[in-house]
Amino acid sequence: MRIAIVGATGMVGEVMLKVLAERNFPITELILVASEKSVGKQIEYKGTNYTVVGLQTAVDLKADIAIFSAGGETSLEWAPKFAAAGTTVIDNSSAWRMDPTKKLVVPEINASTLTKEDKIIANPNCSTIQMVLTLAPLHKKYNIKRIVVSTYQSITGTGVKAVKQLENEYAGIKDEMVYKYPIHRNAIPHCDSFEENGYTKEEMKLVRETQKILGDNTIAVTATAVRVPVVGGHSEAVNVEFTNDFDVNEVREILHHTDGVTVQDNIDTFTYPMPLYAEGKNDVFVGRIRRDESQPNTLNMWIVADNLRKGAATNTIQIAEYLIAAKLV
Ligand code: 11C
Repeated sequence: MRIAIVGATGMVGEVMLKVLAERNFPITELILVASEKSVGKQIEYKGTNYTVVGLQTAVDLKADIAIFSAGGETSLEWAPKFAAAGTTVIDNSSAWRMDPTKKLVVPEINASTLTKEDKIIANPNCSTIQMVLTLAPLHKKYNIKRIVVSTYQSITGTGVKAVKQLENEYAGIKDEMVYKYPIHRNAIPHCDSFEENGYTKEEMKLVRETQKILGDNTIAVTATAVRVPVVGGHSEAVNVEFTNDFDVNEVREILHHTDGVTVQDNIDTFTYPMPLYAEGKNDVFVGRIRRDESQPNTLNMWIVADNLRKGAATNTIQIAEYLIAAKLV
């Protein structure tokens, strides 16, 4: 496969190369692409140095698959150009996710809907992916009515400038801040910008993307997204109300058999997911599975994943792997 990585010099791009190498992704030609200021830079992949090229050069090289992680504006402008050149684009930004003509894919849930005609495929937001991967099998069995989710999101979701801000704060260095407030010793209830309804975009992604991926607009979702001084991954307290009642042990059993999900749930041994231990792993971790005793048919869970892996790089690469296995590219 001839693969282009657009945004190769960014934080997700870096993880992308790590995951491609770990999974021994079948690459015959690797094209590393970035904005003009990074063109000419050398990046190592599996012991070989690659020179970063610009976007138009990459379009002309007509790769089989281009994986985009370069922000919404770049995707809006360039994904159609790659697609017109015959390249299948898998896009990590929010640019195409809610476009009704584009599929929003978590491979374990809905990759089977993809066809050769899908030339721009959207990768969901990180906080959505880890939640829906866990909820999809439970929705099938018990039918979700309503989800209340609160997130505790890693600074890596904001990017390298946020990691720098935290490091500067640790070191007492006063420098440009990416957040409005200090993030060290803080929790900021503000991820992405605000919409007119008073929710942030990040919160509304959890609403809209969940409904689209699960293919059910009747699922009610309400979210509060919070940035915390954590690096390894995003955590989520998820309260979910079903139409049908469940047995908590059966829920654990279902999740235990769900691809990409690892159950870490034993209060006797203080076993539950934490971002410190999810970092660098491709799975979504779930624990603190318990009945909400305040109302019927309702469950509480704690869901953690490395947002740069299953929340971004790993999910896109799994989509690419599916395209190859299903002979769609
Ligand atoms: C965050 N979820 O943690 C964001 C990062 O829509 O792809 C990814 C933003 C997106 O801030």
